[in-house]
Amino acid sequence: PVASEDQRFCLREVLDTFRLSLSEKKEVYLEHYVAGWRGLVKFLNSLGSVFSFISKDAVNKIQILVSYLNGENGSQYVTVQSMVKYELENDFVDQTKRGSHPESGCRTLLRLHRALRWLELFLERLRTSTEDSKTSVMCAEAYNESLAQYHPWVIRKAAGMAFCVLPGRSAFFEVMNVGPPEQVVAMLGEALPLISEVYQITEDLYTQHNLLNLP
Ligand code: 1PX
Repeated sequence: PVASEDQRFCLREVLDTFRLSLSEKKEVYLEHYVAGWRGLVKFLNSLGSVFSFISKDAVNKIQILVSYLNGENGSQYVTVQSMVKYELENDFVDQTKRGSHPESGCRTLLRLHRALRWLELFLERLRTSTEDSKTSVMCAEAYNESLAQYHPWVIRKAAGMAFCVLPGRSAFFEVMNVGPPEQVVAMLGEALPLISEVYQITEDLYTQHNLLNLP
């Protein structure tokens, strides 16, 4: 299986990128954060084209952040902390309504950050699920508790329809490419604290700078 390994989604890879995204000083490296999302998008794409309206939006946001990272001021974007500082100090963030900076790094990352909360809730449900649990229900519950509040009706509707065609729990676990269910559960137990920590650090930073409602 060595040859196919890098094309297939593997939860372990995603776990590693989120681990790498935490610096010793508990800052979040944007490069690895974005790589984590790339891995998740890969997973989503392997579930079929029904999900492409979701992965397209995620890819678009990933690309915006990557273009800052690779741009002439890339050194300001090494961590989420430095990005926030740089964009705020230079007035590059539309604070209350969309204006001349509709694609700031801060507002773009906020969308992914909100989706990370969905992921945390969904993975926790998966981890504690039983054989007869439905992925579609777990996914919808996690969504309704998090991202849904930021989405207009049409998006909520479309998302709800996509959830319905999610593969069942055992097929879903297989796509995760970790091994037997016990191993998936163990890996989720390892992944969740990391994802939670990355989420919480970003949440605290955004709270501190009053950035949680950026347009
Ligand atoms: C091991 C399991 C891993 C599962 C991985 C699945 C990865 C999912 C990646 C979802 C990324 C979603 C980003 C959404 C960002 C967002 O909220 N964008 C909206 C606002 O952006 P704007 O620029 O207009 O302010 C935008 O309107 C979004 C449109 C697309 C629809 C988003 C629906 C999100 C549903 C999330 C659940 C994904 C279901 C995956 C099932 C496994």
